Amino acid sequence: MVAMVRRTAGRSRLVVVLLALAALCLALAACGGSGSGGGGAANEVDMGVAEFQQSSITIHAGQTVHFVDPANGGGVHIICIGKNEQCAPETGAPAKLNVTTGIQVSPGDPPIDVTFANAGTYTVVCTIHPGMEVTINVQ
Ligand SMILES: [Cu+2]
Repeated sequence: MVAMVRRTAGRSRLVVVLLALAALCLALAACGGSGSGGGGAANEVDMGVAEFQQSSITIHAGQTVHFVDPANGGGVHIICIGKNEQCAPETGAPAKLNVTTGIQVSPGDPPIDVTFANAGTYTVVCTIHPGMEVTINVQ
């Protein structure tokens, strides 16, 4: 009899644990949209420790690209229009990134929103990390 009560208590504790796990899974699914692997929206560029998660994206003129440096998995970057880790302003590129010193961003900072008004192909680089660049095709 005592053993039976004990087993029942153990089972209900197991149920509580399972329910807690289920709730945790739901919570993670709800807020875990942008995990590693760059599963962002079409007009989003995600940053890792030393790279952009996308090598290129295609948008339409007038659309805004969100450059996201996530609190988890991001890094400190200085981004701008350029090539070979150097800022190199280009005609038609958005003024916000068309700078000579770049914009510094740290993990968890608000996204840098950049509107590309003019069609063209632009390269956004990081001046800290060699090879960290993403091509923005604006149609
Ligand atoms: Cu960088």
